[in-house]
Amino acid sequence: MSNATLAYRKTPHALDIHPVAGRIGAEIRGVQLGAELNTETADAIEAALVRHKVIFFRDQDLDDAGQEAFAKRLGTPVAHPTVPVREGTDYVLELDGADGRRANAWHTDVTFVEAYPKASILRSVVAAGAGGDTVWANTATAYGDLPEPLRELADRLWAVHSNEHDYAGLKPNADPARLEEYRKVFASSVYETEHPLVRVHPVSGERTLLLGHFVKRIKGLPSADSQRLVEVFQSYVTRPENTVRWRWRVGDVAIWDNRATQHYAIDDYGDQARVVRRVTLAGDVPVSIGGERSRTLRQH
Ligand SMILES: O=C(O)CCC(=O)C(=O)O
Ligand SMILES: [Fe+2]
Repeated sequence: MSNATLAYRKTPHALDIHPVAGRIGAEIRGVQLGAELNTETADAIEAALVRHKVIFFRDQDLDDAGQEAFAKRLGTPVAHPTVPVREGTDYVLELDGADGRRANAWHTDVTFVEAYPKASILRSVVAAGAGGDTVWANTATAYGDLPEPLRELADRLWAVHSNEHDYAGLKPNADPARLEEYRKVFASSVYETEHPLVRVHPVSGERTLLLGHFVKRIKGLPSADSQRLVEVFQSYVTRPENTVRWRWRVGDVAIWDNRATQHYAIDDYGDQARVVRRVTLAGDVPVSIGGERSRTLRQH
């Protein structure tokens, strides 16, 4: 067993952890996130992250620089491959609902690249008075829920993920011109990557279902079959029993293990203001049950 696996199994005794839902999500109290976080606490946070998949911290006092500095305590921050960072920052991606940046599709972040982020750190800057919650799903328990014939099928499948997508179809209420502008930036470089449907988690060894919004098709299947099959597997991911929902307050920070979750930002807040800022941490190339690595098909 690797040291990383052992660390994850150890109870992170230093932290005050309160599970939020039965299968995913925990609030951690009594920690102020920042550059000066000691190594023991940073390790305990990382262990809690792998175990609970998404962790929440209330009443944090981070600005952009503080969020970036804290991110460096947990890993190596990386900028989004196509969407420009917020001015004056190196890594901060702003999602402002007023710009149509409403991530109301189930996804894992940036799976259209090979070594997609291991974690994302999201901070609430402006919260809606009501609505605008985010939901996360546990893709390890989703895999575990699959009946054996489906599990055996999933174990053998690979899918092509791409950022070349029609976002407008998802957002009937958004201003079409603004959406088109965003889509152009988002897909200014097109990436296509082949991932196994089942990824072995590099720290916990858990098997996870790797799907979400960026899946274009399942390898070797006609597109209609591909779509239906993705829906079947995805239904195990998004079952309410498999999720946790977070009601944001300004100052909250959520960190998710992007190797073992999907998430969905609920677009029910109309024209209320809502702004979140994200920093992602570099991840490694997924490995299948058979030990095969994901591969880039195209990048231009
Ligand atoms: O707006 C949110 O709550 C989440 C947005 C999102 O998908 C992300 O930050 O990766
Ligand atoms: Fe996301």
